Amino acid sequence: MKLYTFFRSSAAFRMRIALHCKGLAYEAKPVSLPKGEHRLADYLGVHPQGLVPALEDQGKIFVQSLAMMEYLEETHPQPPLLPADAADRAYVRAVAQIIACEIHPLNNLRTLRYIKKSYGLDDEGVNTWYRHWIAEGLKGLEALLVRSKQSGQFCYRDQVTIADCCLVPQVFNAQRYSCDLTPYPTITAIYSACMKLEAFIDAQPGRQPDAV
Ligand SMILES: N[C@@H](CCC(=O)N[C@@H](CS)C(=O)NCC(=O)O)C(=O)O
Repeated sequence: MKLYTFFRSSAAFRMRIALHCKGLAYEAKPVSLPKGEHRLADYLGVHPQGLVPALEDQGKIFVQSLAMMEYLEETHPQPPLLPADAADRAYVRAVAQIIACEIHPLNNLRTLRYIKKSYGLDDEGVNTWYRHWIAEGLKGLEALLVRSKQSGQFCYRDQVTIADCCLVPQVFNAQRYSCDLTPYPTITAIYSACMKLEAFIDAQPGRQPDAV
C-alpha cells in the first residue's frame, strides 16, 4: 500500500494510526501542503479534490479518510477498529463523523487561508476562529462521550476504534493552536491513553519521514 500523506495533516494522521493499528505496512508518499504539491496536476491525478490523504492498494486509489478506514476494516478485519454490535458501531461512527465532518472542515488549511485572505484577518484573528470551532466541537463531543456511557479508556470502552483514530489528531492539532482543553476531561483522558500505544506514537507527525 502507498499512503499519500503530509506529516501535519490530521486526516493523514488518522490513516497512519489505522494502518499501524492493523499492522499494515505502507510506503509513505509525502505531499507537501505548504509547497502546494497537493494542487499540482500530478497529485490531482491521484486525488481530484487535491487533499491528503489518499491510499493506493492493489492498483486502486482511495480517498476520504473515513471511507478508507472502513475499507481497511473490511479488507483487514483484524484487529477490528469497529465494535461487533450494530448500535455500538453507529456510536463509534458518530464520534468519528463529529470530528471528521464537522470540526475538521472548519479548521482545515484551505478554510483558514480563505478567511485570512478574504476578510483581512491577522494570525490572531485566524487563531480566534480556530479556537472557537474547536471549543464548539469539543464541547458537543465531550457531552456525547459522557452521555453515551460507552467511553472507557478509549472512545468505545477499552477497544481502539476509528473514533480514536479521529480524536487523537484533532486534539494534537488543537494543542498546536494552544486551545484550552481543560473543559474536556474525557477527551483529554482518551487522548492520553491512546498516546501510550505504539500505533499512535509511531503515527504522530514528528515521527514521519517528511517532518520538518
Ligand atoms: N474529509 C477529508 C479531509 C481531507 C483534508 O481536508 N485534508 C487536508 C489536510 S488535513 C488537506 O489536504 N488540506 C489541503 C488544503 O486545505 O489546501 C478526509 O477525511 O480525507
